[in-house]
Amino acid sequence: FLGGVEPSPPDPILGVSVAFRACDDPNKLNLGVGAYRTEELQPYVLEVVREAERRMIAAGHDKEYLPMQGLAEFCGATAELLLGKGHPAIAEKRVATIQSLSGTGSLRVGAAFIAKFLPGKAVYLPSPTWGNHKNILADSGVEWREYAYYDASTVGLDLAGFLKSIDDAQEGSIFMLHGCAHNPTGVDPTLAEWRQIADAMQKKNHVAFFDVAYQGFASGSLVEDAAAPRLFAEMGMEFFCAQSYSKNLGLYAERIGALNAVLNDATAATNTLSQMNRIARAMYSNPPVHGARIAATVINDPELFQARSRWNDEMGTMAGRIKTVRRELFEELTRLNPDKDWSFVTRQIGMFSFTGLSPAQVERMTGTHKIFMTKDGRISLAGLSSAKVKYLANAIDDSFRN
Ligand code: PLP
Ligand code: TYF
Repeated sequence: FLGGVEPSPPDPILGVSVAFRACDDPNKLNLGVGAYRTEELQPYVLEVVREAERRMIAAGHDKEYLPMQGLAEFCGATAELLLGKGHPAIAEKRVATIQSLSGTGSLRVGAAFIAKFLPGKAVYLPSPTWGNHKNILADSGVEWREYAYYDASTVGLDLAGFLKSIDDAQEGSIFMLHGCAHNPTGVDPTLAEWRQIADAMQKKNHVAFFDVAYQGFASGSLVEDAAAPRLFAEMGMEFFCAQSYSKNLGLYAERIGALNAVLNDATAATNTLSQMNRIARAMYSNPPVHGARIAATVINDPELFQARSRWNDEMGTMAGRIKTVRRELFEELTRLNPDKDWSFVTRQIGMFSFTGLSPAQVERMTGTHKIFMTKDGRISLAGLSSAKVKYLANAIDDSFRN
């Protein structure tokens, strides 16, 4: 009875990993998916995660269901990581936080919430954005549109276009904002630019939906990278925020994240949380516990996070390794072709570099050089080692020339 089902096109990002695995060239390099690798190009489990797991085994937890909202210690900790310990919105119980299935699941619950309680509202996405945003909204029955974000001619932020999009949108629209380390461009507003964006949004009564998937990967500091949502909270603007622990705790497969609604009223927060729970109940009932215990253990422990911050040190090491290969790639590309301005490589932020390679040039990168990457020209520098920089730079230079 499913004879009429057409095959789905492969996912533009996850399809790259499938193609990579099928290739048997020893030089192959996977710069598709945004997943951190060590210099040896191996996956990395953070030492603070190992430590949390040792403590969890020693504690001998049971396997009972969590409530729909998730693990209480985690929900408290994740809101604090976002807004800062002792933030007034938390103290005044104006934050509704539900643990969900990493960033994607949290965005999905948020989208379902919008469809149910804000019907007819469109969500504006940056152009370009993480491709899955469109899937998530479309599958939730929420209309999406695009706002100006990236200026290819400067490989930077199109602030004027962004502000114009804010102004042109219908009053009270929802704007999806990448909290830091914009995927795929690696171009973030400065704090001064965030202020202009927030002011313009406030004038039009727009609501932000922050997607914070890379807290720690922009600056290397978990605190600095929360500057944008904290600014909105400080200005008394209400917003949604999806958080992911896939990248900053390396908990990709544990599916741990949260959806927050930061509101100006405690009763609205209580009611909103009850409705988020109701959405989760019908979608997956309650979330998995393991990743929540890890994240809560790390965030709530003074040695692992708060004071001496072993987590922040490890985060800084991961972000630092990416910065190092950025610089090495920039130097090698400049050596190969001094006539081209390669400074975008070091200006971009987070895990990715948006190279400007055309789809045909990307085809050459993969076909000739066995470097696997997405068709939009994005490369994940988290998957690059110093040892492979020369190989990559040669391939990029060759692909730009051909
Ligand atoms: N949002 C953005 C912009 C992302 O890049 C990602 C992952 O790459 C996510 C959300 C969600 O990832 P996850 O579901 O693993 O938390
Ligand atoms: O690299 C990216 O942009 C992401 C990575 O369930 C990813 O798409 C991979 C799997 C997943 C969520 C995100």
